[in-house]
Amino acid sequence: MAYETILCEKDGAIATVTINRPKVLNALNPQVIAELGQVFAELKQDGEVKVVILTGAGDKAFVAGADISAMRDMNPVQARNFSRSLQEVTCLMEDLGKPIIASVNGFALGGGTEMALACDFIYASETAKFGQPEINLGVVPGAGGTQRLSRLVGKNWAKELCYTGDIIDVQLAKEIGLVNRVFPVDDLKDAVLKTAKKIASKGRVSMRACKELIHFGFDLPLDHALRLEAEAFGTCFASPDQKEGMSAFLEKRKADFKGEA
Ligand code: CO8
Repeated sequence: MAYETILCEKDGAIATVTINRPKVLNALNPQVIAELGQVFAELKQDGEVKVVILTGAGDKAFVAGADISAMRDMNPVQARNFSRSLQEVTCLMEDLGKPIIASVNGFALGGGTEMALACDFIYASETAKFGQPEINLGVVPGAGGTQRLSRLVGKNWAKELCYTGDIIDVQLAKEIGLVNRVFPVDDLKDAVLKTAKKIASKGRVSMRACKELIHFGFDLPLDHALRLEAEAFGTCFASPDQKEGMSAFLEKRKADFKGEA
Protein backbone atom coordinates (compact mmCIF):
# COMPACT_ATOMS: atom_id res chain seq x y z
CA MET A 1 0.00 0.00 0.00
CA ALA A 2 1.21 3.53 -0.81
CA TYR A 3 1.81 5.90 2.07
CA GLU A 4 2.41 9.66 2.02
CA THR A 5 3.89 10.35 5.44
CA ILE A 6 5.74 7.14 6.20
CA LEU A 7 7.96 4.71 4.29
CA CYS A 8 7.88 0.95 4.65
CA GLU A 9 10.83 -0.93 3.15
CA LYS A 10 11.08 -4.68 3.32
CA ASP A 11 14.31 -6.59 2.97
CA GLY A 12 13.54 -10.27 3.44
CA ALA A 13 12.40 -10.81 7.02
CA ILE A 14 13.13 -7.26 8.14
CA ALA A 15 10.79 -4.31 7.60
CA THR A 16 11.87 -0.73 8.27
CA VAL A 17 9.14 1.81 8.95
CA THR A 18 10.35 5.41 8.64
CA ILE A 19 8.25 8.36 9.76
CA ASN A 20 8.87 10.75 6.91
CA ARG A 21 8.13 14.41 7.67
CA PRO A 22 11.68 15.67 8.25
CA LYS A 23 10.75 19.35 7.69
CA VAL A 24 8.72 19.27 10.91
CA LEU A 25 11.04 16.81 12.65
CA ASN A 26 8.64 13.93 11.86
CA ALA A 27 5.86 15.36 14.02
CA LEU A 28 2.83 13.08 14.26
CA ASN A 29 -0.31 14.47 12.64
CA PRO A 30 -3.56 12.51 12.16
CA GLN A 31 -2.41 11.23 8.75
CA VAL A 32 0.88 9.84 10.11
CA ILE A 33 -0.97 8.15 12.94
CA ALA A 34 -3.53 6.63 10.54
CA GLU A 35 -0.78 5.40 8.23
CA LEU A 36 1.18 3.93 11.14
CA GLY A 37 -1.97 2.07 12.18
CA GLN A 38 -2.33 0.68 8.65
CA VAL A 39 1.29 -0.32 8.26
CA PHE A 40 1.45 -2.11 11.60
CA ALA A 41 -1.83 -3.93 10.83
CA GLU A 42 -0.26 -5.08 7.54
CA LEU A 43 3.04 -6.06 9.13
CA LYS A 44 1.20 -8.08 11.77
CA GLN A 45 -0.33 -10.22 9.02
CA ASP A 46 2.82 -10.38 6.88
CA GLY A 47 4.11 -13.94 7.11
CA GLU A 48 7.48 -12.98 5.66
CA VAL A 49 8.40 -10.20 8.10
CA LYS A 50 9.95 -11.32 11.39
CA VAL A 51 11.36 -8.05 12.80
CA VAL A 52 10.41 -4.40 12.39
CA ILE A 53 12.65 -1.35 12.77
CA LEU A 54 10.99 2.00 13.52
CA THR A 55 12.90 5.20 12.80
CA GLY A 56 12.56 8.81 11.68
CA ALA A 57 13.67 10.44 8.42
CA GLY A 58 16.58 12.86 8.39
CA ASP A 59 19.46 13.26 10.79
CA LYS A 60 17.79 15.48 13.34
CA ALA A 61 14.80 13.66 14.77
CA PHE A 62 13.16 10.34 15.43
CA VAL A 63 9.88 12.13 16.21
CA ALA A 64 9.63 15.59 17.86
CA GLY A 65 6.18 14.79 19.22
CA ALA A 66 2.61 15.17 18.12
CA ASP A 67 2.09 17.94 15.58
CA ILE A 68 1.42 21.06 17.63
CA SER A 69 -0.13 22.97 14.72
CA ALA A 70 -2.59 20.10 14.20
CA MET A 71 -3.51 20.09 17.92
CA ARG A 72 -3.74 23.75 18.86
CA ASP A 73 -7.37 24.34 17.91
CA MET A 74 -8.77 20.95 18.90
CA ASN A 75 -11.74 20.77 21.23
CA PRO A 76 -11.65 18.34 24.19
CA VAL A 77 -13.38 15.51 22.31
CA GLN A 78 -11.09 15.83 19.31
CA ALA A 79 -8.05 15.89 21.61
CA ARG A 80 -9.24 12.80 23.51
CA ASN A 81 -9.80 10.98 20.23
CA PHE A 82 -6.40 12.11 18.92
CA SER A 83 -4.76 10.73 22.06
CA ARG A 84 -6.68 7.44 21.70
CA SER A 85 -5.69 7.12 18.05
CA LEU A 86 -1.99 7.07 18.90
CA GLN A 87 -2.59 4.92 21.98
CA GLU A 88 -4.29 2.37 19.73
CA VAL A 89 -1.27 2.34 17.41
CA THR A 90 1.08 1.80 20.37
CA CYS A 91 -1.09 -1.06 21.64
CA LEU A 92 -1.06 -2.62 18.17
CA MET A 93 2.76 -2.39 18.21
CA GLU A 94 2.83 -4.28 21.50
CA ASP A 95 0.42 -6.87 20.08
CA LEU A 96 2.32 -7.26 16.80
CA GLY A 97 3.59 -10.77 17.59
CA LYS A 98 7.06 -9.79 16.32
CA PRO A 99 9.72 -7.50 17.80
CA ILE A 100 10.05 -3.81 16.95
CA ILE A 101 13.39 -2.07 17.50
CA ALA A 102 13.30 1.72 17.88
CA SER A 103 16.25 3.32 16.09
CA VAL A 104 16.39 6.81 17.61
CA ASN A 105 18.54 9.14 15.57
CA GLY A 106 17.84 12.53 17.20
CA PHE A 107 14.96 14.14 19.09
CA ALA A 108 12.39 11.75 20.52
CA LEU A 109 10.05 14.09 22.38
CA GLY A 110 6.51 13.73 23.68
CA GLY A 111 4.77 11.34 21.28
CA GLY A 112 8.26 10.46 19.98
CA THR A 113 9.43 9.08 23.31
CA GLU A 114 6.03 7.41 23.58
CA MET A 115 6.38 5.70 20.17
CA ALA A 116 9.85 4.50 21.14
CA LEU A 117 8.49 3.18 24.46
CA ALA A 118 5.97 1.04 22.57
CA CYS A 119 8.83 -0.65 20.71
CA ASP A 120 10.50 -3.67 22.30
CA PHE A 121 13.72 -1.80 23.00
CA ILE A 122 15.54 1.34 21.97
CA TYR A 123 18.91 1.71 20.26
CA ALA A 124 19.99 5.34 19.98
CA SER A 125 22.69 7.53 18.49
CA GLU A 126 24.97 9.67 20.64
CA THR A 127 22.93 12.69 19.52
CA ALA A 128 19.57 11.29 20.61
CA LYS A 129 17.49 13.27 23.07
CA PHE A 130 14.38 12.25 24.96
CA GLY A 131 11.71 14.00 26.95
CA GLN A 132 8.05 14.53 27.78
CA PRO A 133 7.73 18.29 27.22
CA GLU A 134 3.91 18.31 27.15
CA ILE A 135 3.80 20.18 30.47
CA ASN A 136 5.33 23.18 28.65
CA LEU A 137 2.33 23.17 26.27
CA GLY A 138 -0.22 23.05 29.06
CA VAL A 139 -1.12 19.40 28.54
CA VAL A 140 -0.09 15.94 29.73
CA PRO A 141 1.51 13.11 27.75
CA GLY A 142 -1.23 11.39 25.78
CA ALA A 143 0.25 8.25 24.27
CA GLY A 144 1.54 6.36 27.28
CA GLY A 145 4.15 8.79 28.65
CA THR A 146 2.69 8.70 32.14
CA GLN A 147 2.17 4.94 31.98
CA ARG A 148 4.79 3.09 29.90
CA LEU A 149 7.55 5.47 30.97
CA SER A 150 6.85 4.95 34.67
CA ARG A 151 6.61 1.19 34.18
CA LEU A 152 9.98 1.15 32.41
CA VAL A 153 12.11 3.63 34.36
CA GLY A 154 10.17 3.85 37.63
CA LYS A 155 7.73 6.42 38.93
CA ASN A 156 10.32 8.87 40.22
CA TRP A 157 12.13 9.39 36.93
CA ALA A 158 8.82 9.48 35.04
CA LYS A 159 7.59 12.17 37.41
CA GLU A 160 10.76 14.24 37.06
CA LEU A 161 10.59 14.07 33.25
CA CYS A 162 6.84 14.76 33.04
CA TYR A 163 6.89 17.54 35.68
CA THR A 164 9.92 19.44 34.36
CA GLY A 165 9.46 18.81 30.63
CA ASP A 166 13.26 18.59 30.47
CA ILE A 167 14.96 17.21 27.39
CA ILE A 168 17.58 14.67 28.48
CA ASP A 169 20.63 13.45 26.60
CA VAL A 170 21.20 9.86 25.63
CA GLN A 171 23.66 9.12 28.45
CA LEU A 172 21.04 9.90 31.08
CA ALA A 173 18.41 8.04 29.04
CA LYS A 174 20.66 4.97 29.13
CA GLU A 175 21.44 5.39 32.82
CA ILE A 176 17.74 5.34 33.75
CA GLY A 177 17.05 2.31 31.54
CA LEU A 178 15.10 4.01 28.78
CA VAL A 179 17.71 3.17 26.12
CA ASN A 180 19.39 -0.21 25.75
CA ARG A 181 22.47 0.77 23.71
CA VAL A 182 24.12 3.91 22.36
CA PHE A 183 26.15 4.15 19.12
CA PRO A 184 28.06 6.82 17.21
CA VAL A 185 25.70 8.47 14.70
CA ASP A 186 27.24 6.72 11.70
CA ASP A 187 27.08 3.29 13.33
CA LEU A 188 23.47 3.28 14.53
CA LYS A 189 21.86 1.97 11.34
CA ASP A 190 24.26 -0.98 11.00
CA ALA A 191 24.02 -1.82 14.69
CA VAL A 192 20.21 -1.91 14.55
CA LEU A 193 20.30 -4.02 11.39
CA LYS A 194 22.78 -6.46 12.92
CA THR A 195 20.52 -7.06 15.92
CA ALA A 196 17.43 -7.23 13.68
CA LYS A 197 19.11 -9.91 11.54
CA LYS A 198 20.10 -11.89 14.61
CA ILE A 199 16.51 -11.80 15.89
CA ALA A 200 15.17 -12.68 12.42
CA SER A 201 17.29 -15.85 12.42
CA LYS A 202 15.30 -17.25 15.37
CA GLY A 203 11.99 -19.07 15.21
CA ARG A 204 8.72 -17.17 14.81
CA VAL A 205 6.88 -19.33 17.31
CA SER A 206 9.26 -18.86 20.24
CA MET A 207 9.88 -15.18 19.36
CA ARG A 208 6.18 -14.40 19.43
CA ALA A 209 5.75 -16.27 22.70
CA CYS A 210 8.72 -14.42 24.26
CA LYS A 211 7.30 -11.03 23.32
CA GLU A 212 3.83 -11.86 24.58
CA LEU A 213 5.05 -13.45 27.82
CA ILE A 214 7.27 -10.52 28.74
CA HIS A 215 4.80 -7.86 27.65
CA PHE A 216 1.48 -9.30 28.80
CA GLY A 217 2.92 -11.25 31.74
CA PHE A 218 4.75 -8.29 33.26
CA ASP A 219 1.82 -6.80 35.16
CA LEU A 220 0.35 -10.13 36.28
CA PRO A 221 0.99 -11.69 39.68
CA LEU A 222 4.19 -13.74 39.40
CA ASP A 223 2.56 -17.12 39.94
CA HIS A 224 0.00 -16.43 37.17
CA ALA A 225 2.68 -15.23 34.77
CA LEU A 226 4.86 -18.26 35.52
CA ARG A 227 1.95 -20.55 34.67
CA LEU A 228 1.54 -18.75 31.34
CA GLU A 229 5.25 -19.24 30.75
CA ALA A 230 4.99 -22.97 31.42
CA GLU A 231 1.99 -23.24 29.07
CA ALA A 232 3.91 -21.41 26.34
CA PHE A 233 6.95 -23.61 26.95
CA GLY A 234 4.73 -26.65 26.42
CA THR A 235 3.09 -25.16 23.33
CA CYS A 236 6.53 -24.65 21.75
CA PHE A 237 6.81 -28.45 21.64
CA ALA A 238 3.90 -28.51 19.16
CA SER A 239 6.01 -26.45 16.75
CA PRO A 240 8.53 -27.87 14.27
CA ASP A 241 10.96 -25.24 15.54
CA GLN A 242 11.43 -27.07 18.84
CA LYS A 243 12.38 -30.32 17.09
CA GLU A 244 14.58 -28.42 14.65
CA GLY A 245 16.31 -26.30 17.32
CA MET A 246 17.09 -29.20 19.60
CA SER A 247 18.07 -31.56 16.75
CA ALA A 248 20.34 -28.89 15.28
CA PHE A 249 22.12 -28.51 18.62
CA LEU A 250 22.64 -32.24 18.98
CA GLU A 251 23.75 -32.59 15.35
CA LYS A 252 26.14 -29.61 15.77
CA ARG A 253 24.59 -27.55 12.95
CA LYS A 254 22.78 -24.23 12.65
CA ALA A 255 19.03 -24.45 13.14
CA ASP A 256 16.74 -23.59 10.24
CA PHE A 257 13.48 -22.45 11.79
CA LYS A 258 10.41 -22.64 9.56
CA GLY A 259 7.54 -22.70 12.04
CA GLU A 260 4.66 -20.29 11.45
CA ALA A 261 3.23 -18.09 14.18
N1 CO8 B 1 4.86 19.86 16.02
C1 CO8 B 1 4.83 20.66 14.92
N2 CO8 B 1 5.95 21.18 14.35
C2 CO8 B 1 7.13 20.89 14.95
C3 CO8 B 1 7.22 20.09 16.09
C4 CO8 B 1 6.02 19.56 16.63
N3 CO8 B 1 5.98 18.74 17.68
N4 CO8 B 1 8.51 20.00 16.44
C5 CO8 B 1 9.21 20.71 15.55
N5 CO8 B 1 8.38 21.26 14.63
C6 CO8 B 1 8.73 22.10 13.49
C7 CO8 B 1 9.08 23.51 13.91
O1 CO8 B 1 7.92 24.28 14.09
C8 CO8 B 1 9.93 23.94 12.75
O2 CO8 B 1 9.10 24.28 11.69
P1 CO8 B 1 9.41 25.62 10.78
O3 CO8 B 1 10.72 25.31 10.13
O4 CO8 B 1 8.28 25.69 9.82
O5 CO8 B 1 9.51 26.75 11.75
C9 CO8 B 1 10.67 22.68 12.35
O6 CO8 B 1 9.92 21.60 12.90
C10 CO8 B 1 12.09 22.60 12.91
O7 CO8 B 1 12.00 22.77 14.31
P2 CO8 B 1 12.79 23.92 15.10
O8 CO8 B 1 13.12 25.06 14.20
O9 CO8 B 1 12.04 24.20 16.35
O10 CO8 B 1 14.15 23.14 15.42
P3 CO8 B 1 15.14 23.39 16.64
O11 CO8 B 1 16.36 22.61 16.35
O12 CO8 B 1 15.27 24.84 16.90
O13 CO8 B 1 14.39 22.74 17.91
C11 CO8 B 1 13.14 21.05 19.06
C12 CO8 B 1 14.15 21.37 17.93
C13 CO8 B 1 13.78 21.32 20.42
C14 CO8 B 1 12.78 19.58 18.92
C15 CO8 B 1 11.89 21.96 18.88
O14 CO8 B 1 11.42 21.84 17.53
C16 CO8 B 1 10.74 21.59 19.78
O15 CO8 B 1 10.78 21.93 20.95
N6 CO8 B 1 9.69 20.94 19.24
C17 CO8 B 1 8.51 20.63 19.97
C18 CO8 B 1 8.76 19.50 20.93
C19 CO8 B 1 7.50 19.21 21.73
O16 CO8 B 1 7.01 20.02 22.48
N7 CO8 B 1 6.97 17.98 21.57
C20 CO8 B 1 5.83 17.54 22.27
C21 CO8 B 1 4.59 17.79 21.46
S1 CO8 B 1 3.11 17.39 22.36
C22 CO8 B 1 3.06 15.72 22.24
O17 CO8 B 1 3.89 15.05 21.66
C23 CO8 B 1 1.88 15.11 22.90
C24 CO8 B 1 1.81 13.65 22.58
C25 CO8 B 1 0.41 13.24 22.81
C26 CO8 B 1 0.10 12.11 21.89
C27 CO8 B 1 -1.31 11.97 21.68
C28 CO8 B 1 -1.74 12.58 20.43
C29 CO8 B 1 -1.32 11.81 19.20
